[in-house]
Amino acid sequence: ETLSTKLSNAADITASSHAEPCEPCDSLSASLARHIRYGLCRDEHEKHELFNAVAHSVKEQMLDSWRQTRIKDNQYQQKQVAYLSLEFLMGRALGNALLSLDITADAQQVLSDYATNLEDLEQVEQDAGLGNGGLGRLAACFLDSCASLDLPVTGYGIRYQYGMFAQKIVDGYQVERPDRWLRHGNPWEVRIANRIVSVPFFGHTETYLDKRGHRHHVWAETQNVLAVPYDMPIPGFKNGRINTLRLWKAEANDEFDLDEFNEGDYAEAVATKNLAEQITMVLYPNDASVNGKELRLRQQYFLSSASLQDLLARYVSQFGEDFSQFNEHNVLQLNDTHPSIAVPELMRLLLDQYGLSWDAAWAITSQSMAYTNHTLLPEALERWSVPMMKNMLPRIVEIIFEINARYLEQVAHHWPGDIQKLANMSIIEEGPEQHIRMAYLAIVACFSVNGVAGLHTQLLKEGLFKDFYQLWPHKFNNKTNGVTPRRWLAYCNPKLSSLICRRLGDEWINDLSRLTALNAFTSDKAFVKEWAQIKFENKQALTAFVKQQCGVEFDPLMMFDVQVKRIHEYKRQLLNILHVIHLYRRILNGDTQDMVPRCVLIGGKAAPGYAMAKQIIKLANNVAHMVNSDPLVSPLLRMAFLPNYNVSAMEKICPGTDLSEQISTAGKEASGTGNMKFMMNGALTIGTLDGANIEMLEEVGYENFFLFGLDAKQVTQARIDYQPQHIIEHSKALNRVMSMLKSGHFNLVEPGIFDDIIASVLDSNDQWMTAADFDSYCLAQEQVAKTYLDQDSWQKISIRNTAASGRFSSDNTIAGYRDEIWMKK
Ligand code: T68
Repeated sequence: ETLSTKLSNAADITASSHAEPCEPCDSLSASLARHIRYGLCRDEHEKHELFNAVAHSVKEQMLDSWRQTRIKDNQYQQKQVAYLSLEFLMGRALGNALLSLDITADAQQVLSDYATNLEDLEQVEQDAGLGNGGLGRLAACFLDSCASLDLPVTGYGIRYQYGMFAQKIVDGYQVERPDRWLRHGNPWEVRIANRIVSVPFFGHTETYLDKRGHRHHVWAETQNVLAVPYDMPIPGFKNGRINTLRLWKAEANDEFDLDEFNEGDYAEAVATKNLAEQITMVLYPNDASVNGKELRLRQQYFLSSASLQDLLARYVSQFGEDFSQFNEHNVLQLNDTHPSIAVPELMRLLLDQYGLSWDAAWAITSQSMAYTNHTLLPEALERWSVPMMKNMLPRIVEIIFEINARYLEQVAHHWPGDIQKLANMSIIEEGPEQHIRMAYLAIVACFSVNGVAGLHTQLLKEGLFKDFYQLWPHKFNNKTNGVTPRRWLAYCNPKLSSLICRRLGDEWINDLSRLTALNAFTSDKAFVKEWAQIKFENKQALTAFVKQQCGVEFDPLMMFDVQVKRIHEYKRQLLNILHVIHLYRRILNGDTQDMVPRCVLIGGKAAPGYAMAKQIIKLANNVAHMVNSDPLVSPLLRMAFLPNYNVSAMEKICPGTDLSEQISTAGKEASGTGNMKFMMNGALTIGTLDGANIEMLEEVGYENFFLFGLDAKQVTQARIDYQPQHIIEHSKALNRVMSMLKSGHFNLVEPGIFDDIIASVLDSNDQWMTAADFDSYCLAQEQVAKTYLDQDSWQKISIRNTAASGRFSSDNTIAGYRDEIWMKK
């Protein structure tokens, strides 16, 4: 290999020349030999060093296609999509890359020469945990689907030095530890030094009139931070496309505080470098509430500005400064309001850097951006303090006020004389301190606003964004979430995947609707038997994992009942725990008729500042302890709390789950996506009429789903006169469960620690209506047990669930974004 081939293989995004033929790259085996010989620089190596060598070799297999993809996309034959997100919860990359490139067998073969096996090596890779939960994982599934559907989509995000914290459990309590995922380097990333941009902060604004009387705006005396792109390859499934995830790292500008350097204040000057680099230091770990910290806004602006500058530079290098074709060639999707400051930033760049008029700039901005909403919870809606923002981003605030003034004229026109409407719909919220309502800013500026499941979109239109829906009904649309079948079936469940391939061929991997053909096999005895056997083996593997992670002994002959997701009151892990207590009490009372032996697994992280969620974790651990330590109970009931739930854990959990818990208070879970992973892997669902559960139920039918609880309308109704005390008095089961909790049975040596939890169930203001759904939940659980006793019918229902999961492929979801938002004429 010559030096020049190497250089041309290096990721140079600016390459717009035609692809010249080059020699094929080394084989995987030769490449790995080279990396081990020349990359490690020593004779002994540790596991992670071998992993890095393998990952570098696999990346090398992608470089030519990556470059071809880039060259093709730079010709703008298709509209380019930028997916802006503060979170990309990628997990591990090795197994997924091998699957997409179709070289898994090859890699297994090559590794046998190094006395290791692929499966063990895969476990060495650190998860890229650059996200909190569903929102970040959705972005990751979308990238996989976009590449697999051959769409030119670039993900733009932040290269957090510390991702989602690692969770430990100490004495039953959550303890957070920093996630040092970059400790051994990241072999997948490529630093792109020639695409660095500079992002301004602070300073002040000035205006002046030019000779022709035109007003110009200058944002002066800013402190600039460098944004350095690190690219990660996103391989499409066996199609030769390699898309890019571009993650920005903040670095101090060399001119940063040059004066201090010159004045000899060397140490001071170096210290200010840290201030700049803080921006991309850590992911904020709140999944369902806002964090009003200034640093969070800095992250948002940093991502938005860097990504837009990158996009504009790329456009200008192809078309010059004629922006008349910009919308034909570009569209941006905003993953929630987190990057919605991109709206005024695009205005600023077009107005101040490229000299466009307001109308021209607004036409471009408002036709190029689309917004996805992920929650109805009011505590998660972003509002930024105007004084704080004025200090940090003075020019941006000016532009937002101008956008608001012009937009309110439209509102006034639509509702003449209605002052209250103006106040309600203003982007600026008045009060002792003014705030900017980021969701309103996004709706005003974007041509598309979508929810993430049918019910969620309907509730946006009827509730949260009702006024906007009246003003602009055409903007609103639904895109029900999905998950990638490559990672969440083909990769994570190789045994089931191989069975399906033997019967249906392998086209289902990128056309998941083909799984409906599995329905034909529910009466094929040999097939059903094999289906059951695979679930059993996956449960054995999960048993080993639970033993290793929690020290708790599960038994694969028992039913595996699983709830894994972020810990939040609305997701009602508490309801699940109360049911465990209910079963536990029944067993103690000898009331075990029709009871099915169960292992209950709960896992998930609590936001570090969310006290109630942390108490729920403690309760789960204490109940598990009591349940597991009674030898009379453990034949029928066992429970574990799994520490540090993450993407890699889910890859082991969903194939081995019998029953998936999706039990949020109706109207609160925007969609859910874990529910879909479980369904694909043949779990049955117990769930409420919430989020995408409703659509899952539609696909699989009532007979194959355990439905319970109030629906969203009933929840709203029941809230008006909610009396949990009354409900508890009338429910024998709940009464006993609450008494047991109150008696201190689960906290004998820690008095009082569950008082808040007990009070929350009894509170007539309980937002999550735990008591209201308890009896209905227990009844549905009895139905679950009854069904499980008849293994033949359980397995058939399991097959029907996988068969009906095709709609929830993110390929489907992305086809919707493509046809109805991105490429819509
Ligand atoms: C989730 N939201 C929804 N938010 O809760 C879930 N929030 O129903 C849905 O399926 C999923 O999005 C995908 O649409 C989140 O995960 C966050 O993680 C988050 C992060 C920061 C700030 C606010």
